[in-house]
Amino acid sequence: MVKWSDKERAVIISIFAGLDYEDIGPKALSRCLIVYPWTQRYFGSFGNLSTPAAIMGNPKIAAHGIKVLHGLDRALKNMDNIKDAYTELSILHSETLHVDPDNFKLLADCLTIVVAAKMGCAFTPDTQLAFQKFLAVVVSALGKQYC
Ligand code: HNI
Repeated sequence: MVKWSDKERAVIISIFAGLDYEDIGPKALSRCLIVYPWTQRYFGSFGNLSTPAAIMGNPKIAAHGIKVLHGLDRALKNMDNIKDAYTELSILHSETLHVDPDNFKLLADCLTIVVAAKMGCAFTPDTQLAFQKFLAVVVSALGKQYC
């Protein structure tokens, strides 16, 4: 089981308390689709993804970015059992969506960059440490049901 210090818990809770999901979610997902274009293959039914501007202006991508960010709420609420909290979502991404699990880390990195850009100087190394640890645990949990 992953151990969290009181400081790590406090940092993670405070990052999410300050997050505007409707701003950060779309930015993180669209950045992932632009920087790692092969990730677009899972969103074939989402309409126009032909240019970075099209991706950033695509309302379905924006809505899905918000949904993905809300998907992190379940980790936040279950910090001591993130693995079990993601069983269903892991099965969905593996068996139904066939998402290559390597992509989870890419999206997590894009989210880190977007959050860092938003927080500026407040995104200290300690903050980065806690946030990346949190995302690494989520990424691992999402990959758990792949075999
Ligand atoms: Ni992901 C659906 C959460 C990474 C492709 N994804 C979801 C849903 C949640 C979610 C929540 C909605 C489930 C439902 O409707 O029951 N996804 C997450 C989280 C991460 C993640 C927390 C990582 C941090 N997903 C990814 C990645 C890809 C991805 C990296 C592809 C590159 N996800 C999808 C697709 C769907 C999806 C595709 C279905 C979209 C749709 O509506 O058709």
